[in-house]
Amino acid sequence: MDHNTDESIGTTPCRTAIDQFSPGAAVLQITPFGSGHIHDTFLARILDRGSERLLILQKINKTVFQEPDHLMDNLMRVTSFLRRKIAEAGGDPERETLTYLPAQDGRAYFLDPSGEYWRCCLFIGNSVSFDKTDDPDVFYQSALAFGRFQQLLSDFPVGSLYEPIKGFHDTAARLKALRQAVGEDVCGRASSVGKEIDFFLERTHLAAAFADLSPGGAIRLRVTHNDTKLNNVLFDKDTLRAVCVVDLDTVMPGLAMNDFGDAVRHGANTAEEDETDLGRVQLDLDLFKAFAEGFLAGCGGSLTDEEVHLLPAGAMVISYELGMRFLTDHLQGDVYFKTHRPDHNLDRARVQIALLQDMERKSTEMERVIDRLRHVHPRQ
Ligand code: ADP
Ligand code: GN1
Ligand code: MG
Repeated sequence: MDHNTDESIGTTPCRTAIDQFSPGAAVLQITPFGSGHIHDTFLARILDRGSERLLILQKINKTVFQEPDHLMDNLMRVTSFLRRKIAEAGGDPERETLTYLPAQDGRAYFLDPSGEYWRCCLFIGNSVSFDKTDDPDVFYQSALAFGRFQQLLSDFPVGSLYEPIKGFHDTAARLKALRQAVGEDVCGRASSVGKEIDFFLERTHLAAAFADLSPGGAIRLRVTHNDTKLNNVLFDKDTLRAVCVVDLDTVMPGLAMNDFGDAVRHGANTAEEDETDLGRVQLDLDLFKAFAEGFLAGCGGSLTDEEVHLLPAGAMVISYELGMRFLTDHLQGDVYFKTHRPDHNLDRARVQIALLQDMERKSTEMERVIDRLRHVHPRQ
């Protein structure tokens, strides 16, 4: 599939797109950037009225985001809301949230002649993102940023957001999709992954874990990020403090436990998300604790007792859910996540399985950590 390869795109369409967002500027260089699994991301160095600027240009993955105008509507409203909050708090809105540039027709995206959607935002300078860290302080910083993100959006009108991907964290629907992919078996791969399929079918209680909670009193429907991977936070290169939460495509009504769980299943895993030596996959309890401390502090005491209590379950549910998503994509022929080698999605699914098994062994310890951390305040 076109969207599935890094090399499938030359720079000519990028140059056409850049001209929309920065008319008349000279493009000095365009290079692929970052290691996200969804969009084609580029760093563009341009010369605009005598000064050099850096921009992030993205070709939107329209297989994943089928209504780019709704997606961009969400993003523009969320970022302008955040900009106001950040300014009120004395921060720097151009550094602490994303600033999207309008295209020549005033829209937040450019639809090119071949039907591709592009968007462009300011590059946040002197920043770095990490695909992995074993430093609890760095992980703590990311947690603080994701918790604060949720807190800053706590009075955003939650019902006004589009759902850019329907049922994104509907774990029961993800289970159903896996079952369907097994049944259809379009690539003839199901018989070779019977063990992995069974693993998920034996744990259907996890698909139901949050499904029956009716958001209201103890569990709130919040504006959440929903894709809280470590590399979706930018850090200041000098201080290693988190400066900005990026990748806002999945910001929509959601549960605090999912934001917590997604970050933990990614960042507190001792191995890479696509590790092939499964012996290396474990939940690191020190990293878990660091994230929990940062997240609770970032949320500023706004989580209810019930939500706090369910945070460890969030980690397990999201590992289960993402494992099924990777396995489903493997069965469907790798049509969703970018892959860089054969069986890449299968390797990723196996990592989530190994991680979830370790979480099952460590669930009491996770609960104990959370219990001790209730009512923490930000570190100075
Ligand atoms: P994907 O959805 O494919 O993960 P992202 O929006 O997360 O795409 O972008 C990919 C990577 O590019 C991010 O992980 C981050 O490292 C980097 N990035 C994105 N936006 C910016 C920005 N405005 N400034 C600096 N780096 C950025
Ligand atoms: C994708 O876009 P990126 O790479 O930050 C995915 C997440 C997965 C993650 C797994 C929109 O995140 O849901 O958890 O890959 N994003 C989308 O690495 O599906
Ligand atoms: Mg990303």
